[in-house]
Amino acid sequence: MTITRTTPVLDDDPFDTSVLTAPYAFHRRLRRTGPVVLLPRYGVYAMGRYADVRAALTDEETFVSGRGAGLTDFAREKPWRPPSLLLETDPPDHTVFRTVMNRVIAPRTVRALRAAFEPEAERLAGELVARGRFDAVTDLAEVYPLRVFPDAVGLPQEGREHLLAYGALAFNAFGPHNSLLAAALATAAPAQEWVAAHCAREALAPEGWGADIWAAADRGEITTEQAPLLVRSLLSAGVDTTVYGLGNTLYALARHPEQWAALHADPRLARFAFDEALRWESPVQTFFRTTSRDTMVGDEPVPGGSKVLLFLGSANRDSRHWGDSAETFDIRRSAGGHVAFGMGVHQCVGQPIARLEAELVLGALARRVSRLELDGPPVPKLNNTLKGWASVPIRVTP
Ligand code: OVP
Repeated sequence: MTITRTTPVLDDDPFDTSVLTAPYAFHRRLRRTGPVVLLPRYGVYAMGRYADVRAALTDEETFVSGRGAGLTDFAREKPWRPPSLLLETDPPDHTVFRTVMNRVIAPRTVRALRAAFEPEAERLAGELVARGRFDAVTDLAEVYPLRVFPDAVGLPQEGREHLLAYGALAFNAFGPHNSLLAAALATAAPAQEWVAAHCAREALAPEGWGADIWAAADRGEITTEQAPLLVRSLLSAGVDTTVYGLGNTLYALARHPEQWAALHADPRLARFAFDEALRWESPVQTFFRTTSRDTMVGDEPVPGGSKVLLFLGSANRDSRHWGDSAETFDIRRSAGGHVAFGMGVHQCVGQPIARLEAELVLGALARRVSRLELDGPPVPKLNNTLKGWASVPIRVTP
């Protein structure tokens, strides 16, 4: 007798508004159902357990990125833009581009920017605390990154707000062709033009990360056709990610006043609070990989050429890894090992920038504010890949 086992199936649409705004019940079901499940709605596999997500992220030979980090399989369908040289390539090509970017955004280079990034964090925190009530997203999380990051790239003041619409499009485009992507595509043409124009050497200041990428082309490390695409990665992934990360961190702290009290008592916990918030409510919820060959996930076979949806935000709340308190926000836990920045060869190259921005903003607020509370209902922001908030009204006590 032959016993045929079949991979478990979930009929949910993880890109439906209800799951995007409240994904955690779906995550629990995903993790409980098995190490890998089928989502017939999209003809893809999905993983939500920490060990399996992490194993896939660190096996870049089996779970490749060159066929796209979104639902679109580049082997079958035309990508919405020329693929990213960083996100959507595999070694050995990826290694060349990643090595250039590792040098451009080396932790030491980023640390040197503290003096440039700090005054704006202090100024903004001082102004908002004086107001007493403000919106953690529209007055802070969307404001601070746009003041400091484009300067460090070497972009002009004029037009930098296009980076928000462009990021929203780039992250929606990892998902299906639903109404979110359609809406982003319908409005993003000016942002797409602005971004394309500002990847050129002439559009970038003589000093900054943009110029540093072009200098790598002058040295022959990359070609002059590749340089603008690497600049485009900075402009795609450098703003919305930190906007959502800061917004989610302030949301988490506003929902947990005792955690804010701990941060106020010791503002050096700012970096830990940021990591814990990224774990507890991960801005980048999902990425796809494509299997390069037949493989096994636990006891389940996954055929080569399959799209696999990795739930980073679910792995970061898996009690198999984090224990019974997995879903508790606690800035004193060690959130190290979370996969909110990915893991493996593609792990976020911009991490030191995100961490610097978060440390400066949270530190500046933590030193000034003894109590921080929600001042109205937060409003979710919808995106096929990013989880976060359009508005988080808060009230602060100096
Ligand atoms: C979070 C990311 C996201 C979107 C775009 C790119 C990278 C890129 O390289 O263009 S990583």
